[in-house]
Amino acid sequence: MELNLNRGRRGRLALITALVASATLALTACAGGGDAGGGAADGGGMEDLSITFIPKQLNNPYTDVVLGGGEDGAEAAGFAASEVVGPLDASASSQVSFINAETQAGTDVLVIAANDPDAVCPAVEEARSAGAKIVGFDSDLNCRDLFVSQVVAKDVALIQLELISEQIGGEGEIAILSATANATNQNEWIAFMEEELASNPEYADIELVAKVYGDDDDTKSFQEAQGLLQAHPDLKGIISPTTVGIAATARYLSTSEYKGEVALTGLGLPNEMRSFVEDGTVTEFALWDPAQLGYVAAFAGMALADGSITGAEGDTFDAGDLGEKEVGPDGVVIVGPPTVFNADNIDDYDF
Ligand code: RAM
Repeated sequence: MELNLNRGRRGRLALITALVASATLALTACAGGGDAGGGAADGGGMEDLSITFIPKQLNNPYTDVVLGGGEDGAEAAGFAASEVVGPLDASASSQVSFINAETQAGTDVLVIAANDPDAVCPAVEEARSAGAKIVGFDSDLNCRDLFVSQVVAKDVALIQLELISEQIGGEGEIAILSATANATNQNEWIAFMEEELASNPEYADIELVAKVYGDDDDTKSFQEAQGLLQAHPDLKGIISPTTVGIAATARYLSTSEYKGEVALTGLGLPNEMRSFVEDGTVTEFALWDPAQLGYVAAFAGMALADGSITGAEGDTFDAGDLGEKEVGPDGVVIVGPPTVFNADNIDDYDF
């Protein structure tokens, strides 16, 4: 389905900037222990529930798309107030002050993409003690009521291996250029890739020679890509399971001697990757619809906050235009399958 994401990118960035500023103000205003909230967490009624989204980082185009869906979902699910706050860098310690401020403000639902599965938990537990429901999305944490996962984690790993294997003819050295070293989502996908490389005879001739981390920072990712090619002259391909990493690596390859020689695949936004598919730097990569992830997370938050689910396996809830969703094993809700993008279909997507 297509979610309504017609708000311009400039408008979204302005909104996010305003929200960062208002989060700073809220922090100041609540320093004395005041309570600015009005929902169930602070004794209010169901009609005035509030939801806060804390992504891994704000200055990431992927985040913008996820949160566009999140805000649409929050409105459709009936939240009276929805807010987006978060750090500019993808670090867990930077997320903590935002979690604390939102706890002080009395948010009823905290939707968070964790930069570390444990480091955010002391702050998240305080939010829970104050009455907030905790929804993990995109990148999981060990202290949530449920986790909304974009795709079955193992499938995310398998699709990227299939793509790289195809692109390098089933043999040779490959490397992974990931996000941050502590990112729960990338680490889970990488662990499945390593397991599959070691056990699937189809991949017996593929050797993973390096794992590097661009920290979901464009400049660092670009430099890591450059470093990989220098350190591994026989490299046949790179998997970058992060939209920031794959775009930066593609930019490096596109003007280097390795363009068309060293394969690149992973997880990318069609709008960021289009020119690299058109110029032959990249043939195929994958992703899901990021807006759907935010949308479902908002509905999951409402179902937890209004008491219709607890996050237990088998719980079901209404996810608006996306129909009914079910909580699976380990409290994980799956949004949908991945899509593979190439020259034939990339123009059909606008995110
Ligand atoms: C980056 C982030 C995000 C991840 C996508 C694929 O934008 O690391 O967490 O889900 O890539």
